[in-house]
Amino acid sequence: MSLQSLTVLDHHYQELRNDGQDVIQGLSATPKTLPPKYFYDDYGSQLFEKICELPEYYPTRTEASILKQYADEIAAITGCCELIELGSGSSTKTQLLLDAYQKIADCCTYLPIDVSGGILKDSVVHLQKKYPDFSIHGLLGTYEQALVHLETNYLQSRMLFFLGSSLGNFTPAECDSFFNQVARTLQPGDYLLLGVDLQKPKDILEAAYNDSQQITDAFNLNMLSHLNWRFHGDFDINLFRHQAIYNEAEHQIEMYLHCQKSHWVNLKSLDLEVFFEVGERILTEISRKFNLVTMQKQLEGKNMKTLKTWTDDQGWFGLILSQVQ
Ligand code: AVJ
Repeated sequence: MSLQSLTVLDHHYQELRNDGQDVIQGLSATPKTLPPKYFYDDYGSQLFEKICELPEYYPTRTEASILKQYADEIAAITGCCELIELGSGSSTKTQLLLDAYQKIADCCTYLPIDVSGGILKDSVVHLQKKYPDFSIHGLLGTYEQALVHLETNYLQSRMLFFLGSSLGNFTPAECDSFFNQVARTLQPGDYLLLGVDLQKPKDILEAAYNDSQQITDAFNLNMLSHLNWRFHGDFDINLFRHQAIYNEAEHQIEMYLHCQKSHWVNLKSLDLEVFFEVGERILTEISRKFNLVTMQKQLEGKNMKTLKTWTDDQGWFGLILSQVQ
């Protein structure tokens, strides 16, 4: 693969010099938290790919079925533009969109953005083969780094897409500043395509995050292994248990790592020693479940007008296409 097709947005990201201030902050807080981006080292991204195929984990296949049905319509509305994907992962679902754009344009640009270098490289290589006429360029970095980079490299009209309900990882305040940053990155006339997981009964949600094969357990625990290699830590993953519960008042899944025994953990390169009490838990992720109408209003407040929304028959998952005014 040519080096040209991948831009590393922060050369320290994959190195131990990542300053880890967010880890220090989260583990020093009460209750303890860790940012979900630390799920996604290369192994974590592989586990996430497995989650997407689990019988209980409906979001991926539901969103894919909507895209399958409406990708042509989306492409017809926006026409050819620079396609930018935040958190592209393996770009599997994206191919439904790329197929649709290939039909309407001779050559398109696709910029996948991810924090996991391994999966990003593999998918850029794979997609470049499958779509030889597309200009494909991976950006390795966080959402924030990518959006800042894109702000200063405006070339042509854009559609930014953020699928899989990854937006659900943001608290309402983080969501608000994310939309502000998106609004700065896009110009009037540009598009945002947002995939959001919708509110539904607790039993369906809790099953999706507590799968019977325990892949989600491994995914959650892997965050600690990731921190071990990145920050020279000594987390013992056997001393923690996965737990996911649906908080109905907040409309969000909360994923925790439950400490089974009081002990100290040392993260050498962060100069951090943390005590874990038996029964104490670390919040590793929130996954908010949305209401389509409320989300449209929120986007409108950011000067992004909804052009169209789509859902599946059960109304489990929603796609929103909006345009910057
Ligand atoms: C990638 C953040 C959308 O919240 O459903 C899957 C991550 N966590 N199973 C989600 C996840 C546990 C996923 N997102």
